[in-house]
Amino acid sequence: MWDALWTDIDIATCATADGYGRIDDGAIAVKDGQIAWIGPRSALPGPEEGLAAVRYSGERNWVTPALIDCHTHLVYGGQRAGEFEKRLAGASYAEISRAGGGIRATVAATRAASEADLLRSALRRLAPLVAEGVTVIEIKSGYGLDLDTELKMLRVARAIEREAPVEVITTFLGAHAVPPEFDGDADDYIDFVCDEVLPGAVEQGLVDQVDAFCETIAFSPEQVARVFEAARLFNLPVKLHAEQLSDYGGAELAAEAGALSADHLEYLSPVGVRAMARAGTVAVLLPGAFFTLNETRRPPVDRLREAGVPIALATDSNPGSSPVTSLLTAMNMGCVLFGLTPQEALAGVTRNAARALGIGDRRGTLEVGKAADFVIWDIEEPAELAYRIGFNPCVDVIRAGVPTLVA
Ligand code: DI6
Ligand code: FE
Repeated sequence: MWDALWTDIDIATCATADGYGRIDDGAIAVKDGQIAWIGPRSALPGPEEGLAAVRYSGERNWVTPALIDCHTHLVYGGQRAGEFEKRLAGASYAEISRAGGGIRATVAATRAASEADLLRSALRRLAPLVAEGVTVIEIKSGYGLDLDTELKMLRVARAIEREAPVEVITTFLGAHAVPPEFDGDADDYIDFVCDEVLPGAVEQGLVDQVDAFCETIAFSPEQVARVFEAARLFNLPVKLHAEQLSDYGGAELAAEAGALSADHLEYLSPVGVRAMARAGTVAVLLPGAFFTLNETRRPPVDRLREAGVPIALATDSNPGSSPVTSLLTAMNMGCVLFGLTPQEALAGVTRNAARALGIGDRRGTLEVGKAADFVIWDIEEPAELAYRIGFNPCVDVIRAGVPTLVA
């Protein structure tokens, strides 16, 4: 006997590499928080009355896997609307960063903020994502850049998992920018990150994976390699902000380190694409940052496709380059700005987002044995998810087999 059974649904399982993995007039059975059975309703093994303790009708709506936002900087203090105004008046993101604004401005605000305030503001930004069916979110540190504040950010990220209906994957991003107290000493700062901050955060159980910002305004490939080596000593998976503003060889470095993902990738070279394909490194595209910074150079989507590199999409939610808190909007931007198909956009926030977080074995597709996290959408076809802007057709989110919005 199953715990629950859903019928009267069309399903996009996202379980196939191409296509939605469509099941028309399907059924999903749940047992102990996992999918116990999925298929066409007509193939259910017996009369429906006797199959499950509770039966739900999806009322002819669509079901997809719950969404996964695999790249965010959701926890931070303050906001940067003033920089938005400066960019509108002609300043570039890199210029603002070199003049001491940018990430450093948020570092000052995050150091000054209380843990309770950081939690409160992050939960407010999380709410619209949860309402869109996000049940897993990755959250990075990187606005502390000292031991206390990096730990504070990561504790807040962990607290979010207790306060909201999401699984949180934490990412240590100590190598995000050089803090003012290490001005001109990026190498010393990297020593500090590797010898003190990362070990301190790991000791407190706050780190699931490690990231860095590989860019001319941030850290060189050599410096990133040292961070990756420190991560390896703790057996932590790595990922990288790479090729966002220039071709710096970051994606190759990440692929050679066996990174789960390389993220941004507007300036990714053909060599980088091949390295990622060989390593199975996921390309995480972040169209919210491309849009916000009014960039013109698009990531090489055709090459990634041809090489078979899995493509994920995320909000990159952060106060500077991507003040975005809608994954559905990121899907729309992925299609309109980067040329993804709506089917690729959906795979990018489910199946491939799970891979980018190393949790593809238990999440991201609707298959027997995986988490019973799925969304019920009031849509006529799955492409609608990427098509609208500013409209949320989610009618219910099922988490571990339990409806969370409509009981
Ligand atoms: N790339 C990004 O898009 C964010 N961090 C990064 O390395 C932006 C961070 C910020 O501007 O606050
Ligand atoms: Fe980012």
